[in-house]
Amino acid sequence: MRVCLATPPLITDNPREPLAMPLGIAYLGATLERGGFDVTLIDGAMAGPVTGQGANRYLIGAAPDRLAGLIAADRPDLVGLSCPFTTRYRLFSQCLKALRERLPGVPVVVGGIHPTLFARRILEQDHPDVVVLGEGELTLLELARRAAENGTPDPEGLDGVAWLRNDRVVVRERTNYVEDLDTLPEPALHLLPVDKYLARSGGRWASQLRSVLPVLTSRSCPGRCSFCSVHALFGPKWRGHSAERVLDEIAGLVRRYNPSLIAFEDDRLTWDRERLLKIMDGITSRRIKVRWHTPNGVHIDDLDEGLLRAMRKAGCRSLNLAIESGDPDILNRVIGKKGTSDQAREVAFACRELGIRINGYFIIGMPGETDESIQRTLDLCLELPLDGLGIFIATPFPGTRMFDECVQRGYIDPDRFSQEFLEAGDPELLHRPLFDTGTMSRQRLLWWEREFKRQFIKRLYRRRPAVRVKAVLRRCLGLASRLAGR
Ligand code: B12
Ligand code: SF4
Repeated sequence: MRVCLATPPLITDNPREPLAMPLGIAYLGATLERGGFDVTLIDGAMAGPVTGQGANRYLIGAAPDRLAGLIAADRPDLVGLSCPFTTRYRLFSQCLKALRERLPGVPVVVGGIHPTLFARRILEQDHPDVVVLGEGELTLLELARRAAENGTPDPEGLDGVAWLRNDRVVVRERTNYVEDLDTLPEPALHLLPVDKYLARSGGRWASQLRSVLPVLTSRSCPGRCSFCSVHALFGPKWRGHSAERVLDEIAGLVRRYNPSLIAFEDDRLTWDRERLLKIMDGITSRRIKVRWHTPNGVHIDDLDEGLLRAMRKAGCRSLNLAIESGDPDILNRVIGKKGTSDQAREVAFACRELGIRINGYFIIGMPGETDESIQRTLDLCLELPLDGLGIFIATPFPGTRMFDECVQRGYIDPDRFSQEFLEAGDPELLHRPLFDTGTMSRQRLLWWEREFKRQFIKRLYRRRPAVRVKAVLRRCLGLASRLAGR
């Protein structure tokens, strides 16, 4: 039986948006392949050109109708459509509609964070056969087996599914997660055009020239930050692959594809110190020639000098530190994250000593944020020996504590906010503050964002004049090549 798994394309404001491999469908595909199914993976973002959509917007990949055509051309017996971000919902929905027209009799199962959060609405509006809630490997495998036996992916009796029974929505919340992650096969990267990703993957805190492949060594996180939605996907408990399995996976990727960088995409890579040390020591002792980085922020609270030293030795050249806020009340109470500014200082200076490049991630605009609390964050940011700055304006995504709090306080209308702002995936909106709080206006927040960038650059140039020279040279080279191209 043939199963085609696909993800929708995306809209961005960057025509050269780096593309990362879609690990979700790659894990699902590997599990189905091991179960004996014939699997095709189509990443909508990689399956078409970049098309201008006017006003600084670009569609990256195959438009929904074209994507549905590509899926139909594969002649699947079952389709699995992923919606891995709320911001891709609109394109996902259009693709599902086009699929129904092209493949009227073929069952469609959907999954990913957005269908998990909005199963009821998606069943009523978009009419998939089944919504799989959260971690999907074993559930999809069982649905595919049932479809192979009876022609339909009957979800009755399964955990983590939602469907329409006699026009009424039935939801069975997920209670079971894969306890031993090593029982899952490695993601089926071989079913994706790896070369194309290697050519287009740089840029997320890596040089544009880097070829990057992702590795996910663990799922979920014991933390409960108010802006985070990973628990809806992977449950309350952190689970990690064994160090041996991670080392085999990395060694295999290096041998087969020779990427210049591995990106650990974990939610909380550093939670189990002993396991991480084993991975680091293994990379060194097995002489795996690899450099790696952590595009998601690492938790300051988990790091110490011994661990950082082992990380450096094992190929870590840059870390993104999730510092979030210099205000203890915002950090510990509002966001709900452990840690202190002193710990951020210790870790940042230790990284500097060890020669690890560090980017600081900060978030501003949490409910209750004031000029004073943001000033404390800026002071901390300028004090640390950072090489790069990631300044983010807080966005309440559905399924997070922050979202519920913003609704309760009357800052946002839940339906309007999700449907008009987030589901459209408009890049303009995503980078803007979307609501006023009682203590901070949107305009003031934008001013602060600019102030962070301005002061950070000023400070960086003063501390490291070479960075300024390089920036000027890069600008001149860019201008020269543009002129030469005329
Ligand atoms: C890597 C990553 C990215 C990469 C994307 C890489 C890619 N090609 O997918 C980049 C940097 C581009 C990115 C961007 C953003 N991201 Co991001 N990202 C992640 C991260 C860290 C890992 C994703 C991943 O690979 N997961 C591992 C795989 C195995 O999980 P999965 O895809 O969810 O798939 C599983 C299940 O969902 C399910 N499933 C999925 N699809 C299907 C389909 C079927 C048929 C079935 C049955 C099951 C199923 O089964 C899979 C296996 O268990 C997640 C956090 C996380 N833990 O997932 C955040 C996360 C997905 N991102 C998030 C956010 C907010 C964003 C941004 C909106 C940030 C911003 N403000 O700009 C943008 C949106 C991008 C866009 N415009 O589309 C949120 C999502 C919230 C939401 N409601 O959308 C998450 C959950 C982070 C968080 N802490 O809350 N992101
Ligand atoms: S530490 Fe990271 S993964 Fe864990 S809850 Fe906070 S934001 Fe989410």
